[in-house]
Amino acid sequence: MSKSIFILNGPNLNLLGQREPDIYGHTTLADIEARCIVRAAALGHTVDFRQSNYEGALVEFVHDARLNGSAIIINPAGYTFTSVALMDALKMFDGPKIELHISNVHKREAVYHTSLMSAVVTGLVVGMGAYGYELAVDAVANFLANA
Ligand code: CA2
Repeated sequence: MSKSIFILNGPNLNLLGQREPDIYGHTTLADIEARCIVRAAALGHTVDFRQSNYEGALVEFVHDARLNGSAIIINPAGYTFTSVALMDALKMFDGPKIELHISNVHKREAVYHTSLMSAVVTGLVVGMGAYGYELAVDAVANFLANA
């Protein structure tokens, strides 16, 4: 069976579109999933789109991607700044991996400035809103095409 692009989402992102629209917009995570499926299909890829509020579940999603994923796009949300376990798991994934944030974390409070993930990923998409997910799909498809 061919591998999918894993798109992983961390805590609270299940509530996207319901709070703080000035920062995160009105798009829901289901909307984003639908857009990523369409974008990936146009590029010849399938998507495995997941969200969890639990650190260990996100670690296990990354382990699953080691077997079944061609690439990882991850918005680790609050775990970006705290989770050595998630950083370690990402280190163990050999394909392209993108850290994604909907908002521009660098123009926000200092607590959002130091990511543990950035040093272990291939690249970052930051501050491009929900559209960033489609940009990240394009980016990993390009990496995979040139692998
Ligand atoms: O901008 C992003 O995508 C973030 O990863 C979102 C995280 C935040 O901790 C990161 O620094 C940046 C927070 C996600 C909170 O989820 C929400 C869900 C619904 C409405 C507002 C926020």
